[in-house]
Amino acid sequence: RAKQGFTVFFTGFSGSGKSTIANALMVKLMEMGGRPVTLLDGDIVRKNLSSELGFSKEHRDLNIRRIGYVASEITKNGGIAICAPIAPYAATRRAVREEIEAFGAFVEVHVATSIEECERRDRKGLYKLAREGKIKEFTGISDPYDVPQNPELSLDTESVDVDNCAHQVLLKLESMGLI
Ligand code: GGZ
Repeated sequence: RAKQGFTVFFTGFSGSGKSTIANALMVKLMEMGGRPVTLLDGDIVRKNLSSELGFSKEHRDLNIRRIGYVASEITKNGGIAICAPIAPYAATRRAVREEIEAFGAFVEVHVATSIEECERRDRKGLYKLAREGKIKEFTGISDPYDVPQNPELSLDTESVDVDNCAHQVLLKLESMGLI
């Protein structure tokens, strides 16, 4: 019997490494063959699916609900969806989990890079702009982030490299009987 579909849902700060790990995971899952893999990355979604949205709580929630809906359709059809938004609100993550668990598995992965480390790296210069008040409502600086309480997996990117993080996700998927 064909294995059920599932969604891997990364959550964490801007610059935490979500996209990089999600991409590495996608490559590994594609190499395994079998089911189609769809990556719903934060910036890609914001460009193509949520281009009219900003970063208020309402807009972030709407963005996450849209991602959740697309992921639920992919999961329903037996595919693999990988999502990588910040998704700062626990209640919204829970709603998406419930929507997806009606069709398959939901694997929440907290990319637990600390805000201090994300700001220290500041790969895109956004934290500097947030500190200067040039970007308002910036997650972790001037906007909230609910730390996941019961994620399926929590990744420590400060001591583990990208490839190893993606491998840890694969091991989790294996232990859950998903791959
Ligand atoms: C957080 C912001 C903001 C604010 C622009 N707060 O590093 P990035 O640039 O590429 O990732 C961040 C991205 C966050 O979009 P998401 O769709 O993942 O967020 S949410 O899940 O909350 O809907 C960052 C950029 O957009 N960005 N302004 N104010 N991140």
